[in-house]
Amino acid sequence: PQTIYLSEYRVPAYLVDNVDLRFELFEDGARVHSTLAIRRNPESDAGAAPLELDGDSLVLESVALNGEVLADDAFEDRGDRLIVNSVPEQFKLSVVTWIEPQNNTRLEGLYKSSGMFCTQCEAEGFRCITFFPDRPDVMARFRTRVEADKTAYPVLLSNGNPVESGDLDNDRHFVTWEDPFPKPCYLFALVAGDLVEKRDTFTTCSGRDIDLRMYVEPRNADKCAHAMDSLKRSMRWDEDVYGREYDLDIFMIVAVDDFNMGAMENKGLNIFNSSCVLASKETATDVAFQRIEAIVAHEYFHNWSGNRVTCRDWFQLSLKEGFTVLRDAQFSADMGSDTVKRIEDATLMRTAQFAEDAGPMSHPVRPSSYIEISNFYTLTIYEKGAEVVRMIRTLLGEDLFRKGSDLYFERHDGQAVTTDDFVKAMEDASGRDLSQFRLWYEQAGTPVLDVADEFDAERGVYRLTVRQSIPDTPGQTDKQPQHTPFALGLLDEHGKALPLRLSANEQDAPVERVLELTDESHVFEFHGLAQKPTPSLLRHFSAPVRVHYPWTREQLLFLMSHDPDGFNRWDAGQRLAVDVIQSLVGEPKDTPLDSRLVTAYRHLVTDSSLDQALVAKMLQLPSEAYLIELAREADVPAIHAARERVLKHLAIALRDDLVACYRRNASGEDYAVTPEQVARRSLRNTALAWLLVINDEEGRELALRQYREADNMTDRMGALRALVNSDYESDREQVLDDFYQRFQTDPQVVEQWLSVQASSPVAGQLPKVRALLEHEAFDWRNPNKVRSVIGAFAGQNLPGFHAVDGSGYDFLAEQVCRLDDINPQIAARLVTPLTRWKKFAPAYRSQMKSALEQVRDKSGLSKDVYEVVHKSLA
Ligand code: HT7
Ligand code: ZN
Repeated sequence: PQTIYLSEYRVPAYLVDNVDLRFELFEDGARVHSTLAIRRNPESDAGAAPLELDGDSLVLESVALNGEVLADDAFEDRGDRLIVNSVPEQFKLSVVTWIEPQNNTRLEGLYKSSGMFCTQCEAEGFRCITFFPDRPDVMARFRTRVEADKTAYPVLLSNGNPVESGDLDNDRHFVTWEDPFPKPCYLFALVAGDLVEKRDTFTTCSGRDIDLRMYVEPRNADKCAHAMDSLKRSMRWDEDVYGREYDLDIFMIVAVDDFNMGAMENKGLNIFNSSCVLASKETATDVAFQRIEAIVAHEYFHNWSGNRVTCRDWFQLSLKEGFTVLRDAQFSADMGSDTVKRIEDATLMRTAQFAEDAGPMSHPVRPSSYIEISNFYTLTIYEKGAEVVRMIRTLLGEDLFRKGSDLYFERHDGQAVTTDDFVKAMEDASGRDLSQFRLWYEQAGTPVLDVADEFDAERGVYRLTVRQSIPDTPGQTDKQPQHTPFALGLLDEHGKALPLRLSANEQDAPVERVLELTDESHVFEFHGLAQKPTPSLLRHFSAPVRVHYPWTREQLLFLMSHDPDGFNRWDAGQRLAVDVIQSLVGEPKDTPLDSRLVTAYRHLVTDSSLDQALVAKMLQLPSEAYLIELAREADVPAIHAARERVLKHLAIALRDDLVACYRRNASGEDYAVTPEQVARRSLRNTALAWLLVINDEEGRELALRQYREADNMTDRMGALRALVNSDYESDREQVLDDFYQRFQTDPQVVEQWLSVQASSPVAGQLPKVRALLEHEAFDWRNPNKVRSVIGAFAGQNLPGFHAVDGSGYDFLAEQVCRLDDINPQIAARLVTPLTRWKKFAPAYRSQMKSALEQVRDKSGLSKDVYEVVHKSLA
């Protein structure tokens, strides 16, 4: 397969001003009539070059230029390309293609899901619909006529506004849509189905009424309210915080069951994976409710950061994704708790993005090459990209950042631009020089900050030395230090925040500062201190870096209970737990455990005056995935055993406190997804899980009762998960059966049922997981089901996946090969756990590598899987 390089970017030779589409939808296929108004690009030096259009899996029926059907020798159909040799400066090209949506299992382009037609065009799906210059810097106005059987497909949707509709012969009908905003073809969408419509309205800041519509299958009609409310909150928030008003008169959301990712921001017609939009208290957990709110917001925010201002090429993907993730994170923080949201984001970064950045697919936020762009919808592009924009905000301050975003939107409205244009707008609006900061976009790898300190008692000066280094990554060595905001505070022995005087005579010094690191090494001196303080470093996770500092357990215990910064209180607790668990890895079972950990956790479980949302987070022990990420050569069974020991030790020591915590947090009120209720349910479910880890009989009874009496999925799933992970085998089987009987007709709940089993080291033994693949509920063509079983097993059931005999690895290799023929995008994502083989202890490493080799040797490997596997074995 061919590698695409950023350095080879050229402006398009031809531009498309207007696209006129007509879709004839049938059961055995679809005919697509396309007429493109094309002209030479005055900015291109290609002159009268042949016209080249992208295509994929298309049957070409005819080509006409300015209405004249072209003879066979006037064009060349190369399958992935249609070449028209001689074209005038300006012309209309009409192409008719035949496609088979009903056989499209890749879910790119036009396909069928649960009987409805729908599209997914990002990144390069439009070329599976018709021949087109499928690149984001070609922006055109689309007019789309959809024709289909009236009974089977009463709802016909596309981007923009409906301008015409009517009946046709043979019980068919049509609707024509016009989108007034020029857009790249990756934002094109079409939906045809038998769907119910839920309507609402939103009045914008300038007084315009926007028609809000959700389209779902009839059985899901009662699961739309949360997404609709989330949408309205998002629209208001984007006006208030970024000054962005919605531009069309209609905004539509459609739910589809078969979808490769979470959702898609098509102009005016967002398409969602059902699991990311449908919710009722009986079927969705608190986490799902929060995720839906965030995704609805994310897709809506793309209307400005992505659609009105789009990417010049796919190397710039983080321009829209990084910025939009930051925007949705700010929104979620404003809707709930800033600290909790920051903890969640930092956890994801440290656990999964740092691992990606240290693995074989490591790439910069703005990559410089790729084979398959779908492989670059990564945590680095999304999450690290968001951290990079967040750092700009931290460096500029909120007001200048807003000036910068206003300038960016105003300057580039209607354009396809680069990450550099974004940074330039921030520079121009603020007057700050971000030239060194740009390295964050260019260099891959997670920077390490090595921090050392000393106290000069005579001068009352505390000296902090910070050294920055960035590890080598594939294709990149000898990296330059990056401009990094480093937030910190200092505490005295009572936990009081000390003024941070950078010179002896500084007045009114702040108690928190953002230091700016630009050199390989910095020394900062803090004056006027009576005693050596305790440092609170990298507050709020002010940069996506690893901090190494020789914390003592005393310091961590102190910070855990005294740091005025909630994020760092949580961070100290995590570091302490990591330290205790790591000290037990590979040690005999009777190695004593630091009793101070129990004291600290007892305080969390018993003191109800603490912020309960923060406590709920602090009670989550560092995950196995995070412990693996921190290890040099991970021995998963040993890590699992050490973590279980700590968990059991805490549960035994705190047994009565856990029961009291459980009872104290019983909910008496109607279910609502408020921060208080979410924290309460989380605490209750943690207490339950811990009690069942130690086979506590009262815990078992509480779990069974909670399972039976729950009026919401958070409680029911909390009890189910605790029982599934317990040694109470017959209870486990009974509740799993009951759960399936209750919810078997609801695909989103069945996904949870599959995943709770496959991700459990207890219930997810390999034969059981194989049996799930044979279950009537499983469907190879549905990505959610595949993720719920295979993804959950390999990504969450780490003892199962890393079984010493290598059976987990072989299992994954086998399923990836099978999936590669059905859906290469999903196959390429699923193979990820194997690509981390170098991270593991030798016995595991070699077996993982040979499983990867099995995948490499499959015949007819897709370029998606090819790229991931070959880069991992290089
Ligand atoms: N921008 C959307 C990306 C997306 C996607 C990419 C590749 C293949 C399938 C896909 N579905 C959606 C989603 C987003 O970031 O908002
Ligand atoms: Zn996005």
